Amino acid sequence: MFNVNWKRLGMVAGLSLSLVAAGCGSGEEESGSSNEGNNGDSGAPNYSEEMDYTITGIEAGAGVVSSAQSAVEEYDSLNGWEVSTSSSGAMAQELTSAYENEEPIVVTGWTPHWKFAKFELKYLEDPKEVFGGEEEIKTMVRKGLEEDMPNAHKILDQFEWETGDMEKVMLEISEEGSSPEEAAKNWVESNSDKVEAWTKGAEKVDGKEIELVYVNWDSEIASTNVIGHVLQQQGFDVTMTALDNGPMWESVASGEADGMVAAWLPGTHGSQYEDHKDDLVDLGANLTGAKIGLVVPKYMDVDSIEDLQPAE
Ligand code: PBE
Repeated sequence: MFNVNWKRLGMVAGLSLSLVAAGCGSGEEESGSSNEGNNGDSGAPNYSEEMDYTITGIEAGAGVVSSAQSAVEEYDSLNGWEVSTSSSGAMAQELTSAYENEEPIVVTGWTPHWKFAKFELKYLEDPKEVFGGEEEIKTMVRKGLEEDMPNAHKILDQFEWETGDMEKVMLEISEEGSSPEEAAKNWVESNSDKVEAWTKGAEKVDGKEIELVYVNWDSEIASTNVIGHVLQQQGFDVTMTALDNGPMWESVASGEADGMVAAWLPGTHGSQYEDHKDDLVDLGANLTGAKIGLVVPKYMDVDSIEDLQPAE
């Protein structure tokens, strides 16, 4: 223990001699030296220990979770850290309760998401660019959809909206407790100009079955329900099936499902896209300006992933 502390103390750049001397002379190695050593000259409290060196993740198959795992490999500041996995809902609950108690927490986060409207949050800087830059959310459909269902294909191809649109739907669900169907219906009713542009040139059909797949991420619950509602209004018999990320990609590539509006590229789902791109039809972006990263409450005095501290 004592040795480890000294080793780390030696590694902290810019640590002043007086700090070391103070730690030495006080005879309080337990309470004094390790924290002071961790603080270096940034002055930041040692949140990392309080968080048990854990990043609060979401579903194991999510791209942001694998990026967080890569960050643990890449950043010395995350040595000995773990990424917990559960679900987006569980992450949101943990964030909510940490926030209410002003406790430190690091979550795998993404934009668009309602949490930025509800809480004061910030992305940690990622100087190694492990989480990539700006992302697009793209629409992918199965091969043959255009021939089999030209009207659905046209609508999916024309579907595009903005961050603020998606956030409205997400916020109605998270803040007002509306069901995803209800929130989607309300958004569609008050945005007829956009919906008209998506359905332009598409003829109505009579109960043709179509299956959209998605993952239970708040952003994808919103988008899938909105486009699902529009397809329903056009006369389609729409099934929306929630899967894990990998199976979502596989089901469209194999032709089992007809399409999805949940492809985060180029980074987040880059490996899924590489695996399946020859078996999919890429209909382009339905939303631009998306982002993933590590997110913390603003009350935490850390700005960069590099401000976190490795486990002993
Ligand atoms: N997300 C939301 C997904 C894509 C959409 C950022 C949680 C992911 O990480 O795979």
